[in-house]
Amino acid sequence: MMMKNSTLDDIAYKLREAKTVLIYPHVLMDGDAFGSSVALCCGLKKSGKKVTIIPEGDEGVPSYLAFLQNQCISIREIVSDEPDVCIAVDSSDTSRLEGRLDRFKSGKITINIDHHITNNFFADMNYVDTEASSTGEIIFRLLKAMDIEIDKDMAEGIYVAISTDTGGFQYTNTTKNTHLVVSELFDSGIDLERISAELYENTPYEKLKLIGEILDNVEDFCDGQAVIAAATLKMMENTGALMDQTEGIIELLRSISGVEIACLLKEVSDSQIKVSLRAKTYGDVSKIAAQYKGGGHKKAAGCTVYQGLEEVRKLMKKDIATYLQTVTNNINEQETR
Ligand SMILES: [Mn+2]
Repeated sequence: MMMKNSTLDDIAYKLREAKTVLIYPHVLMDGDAFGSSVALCCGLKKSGKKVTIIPEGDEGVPSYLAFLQNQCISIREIVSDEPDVCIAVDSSDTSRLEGRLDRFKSGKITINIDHHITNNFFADMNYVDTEASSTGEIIFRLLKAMDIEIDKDMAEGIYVAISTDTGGFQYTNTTKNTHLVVSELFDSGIDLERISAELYENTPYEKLKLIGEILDNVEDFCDGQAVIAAATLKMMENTGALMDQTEGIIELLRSISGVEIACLLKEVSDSQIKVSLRAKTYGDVSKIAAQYKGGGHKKAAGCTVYQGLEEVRKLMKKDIATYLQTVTNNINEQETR
C-alpha cells in the first residue's frame, strides 16, 4: 500500500465523473462520520448523482443525530451493484467497515477520506489529513474542490462533524483553520440554536442514570493519573440505556482533575469488550490501542478485545500503568539532560 495522498482536486475530478456513489461511514457512526456523510450525500445528490449512505449492518442513525436527516439524505437505497465510487469517511482502516468490506471494494474506484493518524491508506485514492479537526473539515474542502455551493443542509452536517469531534471547539485538534471553515458555514445559514439544542441540551434521562452507575464504579490508579470504568450489560438493563448512549462519557472521565488517561470498557458480550481511551495533555493513547490492533488519535483511541470484562480491565490497567511509567521516565531523563 502506498502511504501517499491523492490531491483533493483528483478526488473531486473522479467524483464529478461518477454517476453512482456509495458513502461508507465507520461502524457505530459518531457526529463526524454521520455529519460528513450527510454533507457529502447532499452535495453529490444536488449535483445530479445517485448516492446513498451505507451504515454497518442494520445500524440506525443515533438518536442525537437524527435531526440531520433531510430530503437529500438517502440511507441504504439500492443505487447500483457496480457503483462508480465507494467512499469511506472517518474510517482509519478497513476493520471500521466491518461486514461491508466486500461491498466497499465493489466500487470501480474506492476512496478514503479521513483524519486519523493510524489510517493505513486502504483505498485506491486516499486523502488523510491528520491536521484536520475532523473528516467534516476535509469534506468542506472536497465540496469546494468540486465547485459545489455549500447550502444549509451540507453546512449543518459539516458543523455537527466539527463540533462533535472537537468537543465543542475545546480539544487541541481545533485550529485557526477549523474556525475559518466554521465562519464560512455561518454564511450558509446554519441554525446554531437548533443544532446546539439537539446535540448538547437533549440528554435522555436513561443516559443520565447510566452516567450515574458508571461514575459510581470508577476506579483510579497510578496516583490518580488514570481512571478506568465500565459500561456493563447489567447497567444497560438497570437503566434502560443503550450502549451507543455511552458517547461522551469517556470525556467526562478524562475531565476529572489530575487524570491524564481515562479508559472506558464497553461490554458488548461476555467475551467482547470495546475499549475507549483518552489522554488529556502529554499521553498518546493510540500507542496503547495499537497493541490490540485498534486505532485513533494521540488523545482519543480505541480497540476491541475479545476477552471477558474483568480480564480486559486487568490488561488495560497494566498497559496504562506501564505506558505512564515509560512516559514519566522519558520526561525525567529529558529534565536531567
Ligand atoms: Mn473523526
